[in-house]
Amino acid sequence: MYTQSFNVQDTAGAKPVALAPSKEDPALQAAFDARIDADGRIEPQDWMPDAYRKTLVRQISQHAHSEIVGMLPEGNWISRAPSLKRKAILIAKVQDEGGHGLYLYSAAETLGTSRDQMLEGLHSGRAKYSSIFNYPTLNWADVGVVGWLVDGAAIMNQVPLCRCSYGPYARAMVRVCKEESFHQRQGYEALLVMMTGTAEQKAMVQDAVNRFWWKCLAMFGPPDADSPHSGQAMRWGIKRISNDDLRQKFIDATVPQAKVLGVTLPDPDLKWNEERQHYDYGQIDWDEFWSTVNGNGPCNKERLATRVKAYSEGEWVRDAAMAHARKQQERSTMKEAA
Ligand code: FAQ
Repeated sequence: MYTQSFNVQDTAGAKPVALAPSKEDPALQAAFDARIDADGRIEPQDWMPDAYRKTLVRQISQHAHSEIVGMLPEGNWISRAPSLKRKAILIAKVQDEGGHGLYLYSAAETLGTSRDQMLEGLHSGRAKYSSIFNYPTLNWADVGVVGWLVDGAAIMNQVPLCRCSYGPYARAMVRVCKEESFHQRQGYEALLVMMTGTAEQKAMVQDAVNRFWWKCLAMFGPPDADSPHSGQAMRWGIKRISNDDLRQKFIDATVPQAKVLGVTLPDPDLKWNEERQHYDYGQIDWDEFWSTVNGNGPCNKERLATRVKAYSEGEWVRDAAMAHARKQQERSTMKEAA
């Protein structure tokens, strides 16, 4: 449903952005620029400018943290899922998100940043993760809406990343997108079932949509004009489609789904524009977005505290795994020597 992003041209006008002036070796820089201009892939062993490496580490670590913090709002509902089937689906989904975090931390490690460094950034509150996970999941309909809208927005954003110029990130995204597709569908299906239920169940779905809609639109990041990283990231082929264009594509894809579901999207300005061939939409509250990104959303403190607690309580597991690996290594060294 969202793979249409694969066919979208890179945002017009992105290439003319000048490459950042480089203080690096001119021959290496020229070879890198030529590969980027030819839409080639950069691999870990290849030379790359420091700023390209830093941009990737920043984005991939933000993305990895989003996956593992994103386990928390839904994880809260595993013990309260309404049936065995829904519980099994939710456990699988939350586990997948943990797996996505692992692929992404591994992709960032190929750039020379260790997982410990990244987790230290998260736990100290310096590193960012997606704004959307700082809002509460108040009832079962929220779990369906997270699947439908949050995973839907994530897929829209991540499908173009499968064509990212950095090989390990692009390859990780292929598998992530396949799994996110299942996540989106299970959420939408759970809501379709609720919408055939009682008036109370239908009202729960509408209430969840009302609370999540605008926050999901903000997930795509600030408007292009206020996005400090977009120009350079697109010039390097890291981002392929701009924040605003992805947001628009998400809205255009979601409005018909809302109609089938029978819910109203909470935006009086949402109207089809025949001339633009897109839906017009209202104003996103960017002050609220930045306040949440900067640590003052409804659940920021709770999310961070839960992650830090999980990390410290898992120390014995990491120690045991390391001790086991050491023993295995010693045994194989002894075997080789014998
Ligand atoms: N939340 O110049 P830009 C998921 C920050 S995964 C928080 O536009 P950029 C799966 C941005 O980091 C969801 N911060 O930046 C799931 C930058 O700050 P910095 C996550 C945000 O990087 C589903 C500053 O604003 N997906 O949902 C946000 O070019 C269900 C300026 O912004 C990804 O991370 C935000 N929403 O574009 C899991 C995808 N937006 O670093 C569980 C990969 C912007 O200067 C359950 N990431 N910021 O301090 C990206 O595509 C990009 O990083 C963007 C931002 C598009 C998010």
